Amino acid sequence: MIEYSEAEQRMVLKLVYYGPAMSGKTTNLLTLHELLPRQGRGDLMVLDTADDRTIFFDLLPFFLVAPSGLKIKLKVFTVPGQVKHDATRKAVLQRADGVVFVADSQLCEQANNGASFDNLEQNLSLVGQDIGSIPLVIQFNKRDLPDVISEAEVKRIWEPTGIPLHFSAALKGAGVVETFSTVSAMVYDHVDARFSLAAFHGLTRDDFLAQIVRSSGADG
Ligand SMILES: Nc1nc2c(ncn2[C@@H]2O[C@H](COP(=O)(O)OP(=O)(O)OP(=O)(O)O)[C@@H](O)[C@H]2O)c(=O)[nH]1
Ligand SMILES: [Mg+2]
Repeated sequence: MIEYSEAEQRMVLKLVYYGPAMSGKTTNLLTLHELLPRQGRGDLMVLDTADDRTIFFDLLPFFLVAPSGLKIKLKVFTVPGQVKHDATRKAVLQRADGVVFVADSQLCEQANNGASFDNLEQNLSLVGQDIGSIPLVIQFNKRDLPDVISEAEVKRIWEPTGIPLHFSAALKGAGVVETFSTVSAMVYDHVDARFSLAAFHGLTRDDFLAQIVRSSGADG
């Protein structure tokens, strides 16, 4: 739910990394923070417990300016994946403009992925959003580990949904910037359809992506 103030020429967008516990959501943000140049982004705020598990959320903000003068802040959040933190997940998901679902590729985690995806669908509907219309990307993470679900099997299951898929090893930096770029492009298209970013503000999708990803040479 895009926050927009015409008087202040300001827009705030919200992206949420969702998924089961330990799938690598926080690691995606740490990797983005490490790989993307400092210009254009803010500081990373990570709220962990002692054992590295998110208890509330992590936040990495990005800042853009359109040729019209419109200032855009893109706030990238992670939710806590542990089942018991459902109320927090729902709160973080409020007013999201885009979602990355980070699945754990390990075979033993597939039931948790399914339960977490159902939880995403349910929580989106509880905050008044529809999983079929919000910009959404699925990332199968931890491809570097043994005993992972095959790419062919992931594609067989998920390609019919039409949701873009990425494969990653976030801890090693692979696939993280690509996932972020895909969802950011989808969020851009969503915002452009409503606020004419290109026509009124002179901000094309390529400019938008260039400002946040800054042609860092991508990862992987
Ligand atoms: N081998 C491997 N380990 C990973 C990868 N991504 C994350 N990890 C590890 O998995 C563990 C959990 O990662 P986090 O990023 O904290 O997971 P999370 O999804 O934020 O977990 P919660 O905050 O509890 O929901 C950490 O030990 C990470 O180093 C990966 O691509 N490969
Ligand atoms: Mg986390």
